[in-house]
Amino acid sequence: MKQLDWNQLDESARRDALARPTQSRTDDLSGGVARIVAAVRERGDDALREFSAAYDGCTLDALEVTEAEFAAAEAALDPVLKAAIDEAAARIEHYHRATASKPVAVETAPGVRLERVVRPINRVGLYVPAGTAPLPSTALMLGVPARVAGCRSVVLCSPARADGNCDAAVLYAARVTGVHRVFKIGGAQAIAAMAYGTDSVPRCDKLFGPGNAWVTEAKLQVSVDANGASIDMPAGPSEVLVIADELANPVFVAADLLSQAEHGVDSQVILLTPSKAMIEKAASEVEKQCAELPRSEIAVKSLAQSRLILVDSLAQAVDVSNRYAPEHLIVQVQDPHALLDGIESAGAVFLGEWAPESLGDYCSGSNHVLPTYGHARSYSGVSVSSFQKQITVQDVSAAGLRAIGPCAATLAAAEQLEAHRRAVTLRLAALDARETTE
Ligand code: HSO
Ligand code: ZN
Repeated sequence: MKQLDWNQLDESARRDALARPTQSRTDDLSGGVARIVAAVRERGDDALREFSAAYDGCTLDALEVTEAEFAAAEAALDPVLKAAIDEAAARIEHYHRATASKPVAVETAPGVRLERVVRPINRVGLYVPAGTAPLPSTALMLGVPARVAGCRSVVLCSPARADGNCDAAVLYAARVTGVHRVFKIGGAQAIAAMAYGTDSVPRCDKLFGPGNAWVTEAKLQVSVDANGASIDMPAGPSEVLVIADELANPVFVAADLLSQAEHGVDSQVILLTPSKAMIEKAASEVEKQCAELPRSEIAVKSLAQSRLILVDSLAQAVDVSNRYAPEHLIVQVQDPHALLDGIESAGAVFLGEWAPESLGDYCSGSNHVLPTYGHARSYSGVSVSSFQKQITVQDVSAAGLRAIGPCAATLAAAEQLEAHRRAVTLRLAALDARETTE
């Protein structure tokens, strides 16, 4: 891991220090994805079966997971894992219900009543990757808020293994959250199927979930097509930034850095600390713990683009973190709450030495589908609102129009939009006429 001293770096070196691994949107990738999307639009289920054979190595007859397959998956699952999925789902539901946006009604002037009503997005599509590791937790993180939001059609796609089955834990998690239909389809073809619909796969209005470069590119392509589907947020590789003081436990610090590094070779992990000793201790702990990990090969590659950065104070650490805008921010300092007010951009924050990111990844209740790649500067993680629309309702009485109509008429005149002005003044005149005849 690269070791740097923030205060010895000039502006361009600072930029390099916080640079993300480049995401190459090569012509090959976008052309390849465009061909897959076009094939699915033209040939529907036949194309999906061909891609499953080519990319997942399986011959599929029915694309949809059947009741019998759900039952077999549940029966095959370790009861301890089943219980953990149930337990996590309950806490995720608890938090998501508590944070769901509530209807609002206010009177902004006498007789002018505004309401914000919330409606579910009717048809949503969830993608659960199963590349180097299937992620049942992602099925929970997407399925639970979709159910809480009240979405009427919730479709989930996840790639099948070569034996033609989806991961049993993913299927069980999907069932626990009440997902309506599950399809054994992965990659860009799954995104195309949900965006445009096929004979088997229902068309969806909005697509959610992480994925590899192909999935990400497909989401981008369908989201810029007016006939496609909208998407949750722009995606990038996973990342964590840890702020640690000299009293932090380097064993915990290293474990947190590695928990993100093992996700993928392009994951990025950063440590900010005002303690030189912590940099030394964390570096040697990372090396030691990394060697013991089953996924050490992946972690080693991701660590190559990661950084241990010396700062002059915790306040500077917070500044640098805000500039980076990490997906996950772990604050392992004596008084983590004291730093919270200064934190402006992060997908999710973990306070103190007993809050590893893994808890948020799985079961504290918060969502793990979070903005990466600096998007935490302007995006939030997935929540119930991501699955809903908020509609404003204006309920205006005659007294209300009288109260605020002149304001609208003045503004319309200033914008030289005469029809706008008249829509107000004609009504005001009608009210005046009614009053004089009464
Ligand atoms: N850390 C990942 C989520 C995840 N971790 C799923 C384990 N399973 C999102 O950034
Ligand atoms: Zn994770």
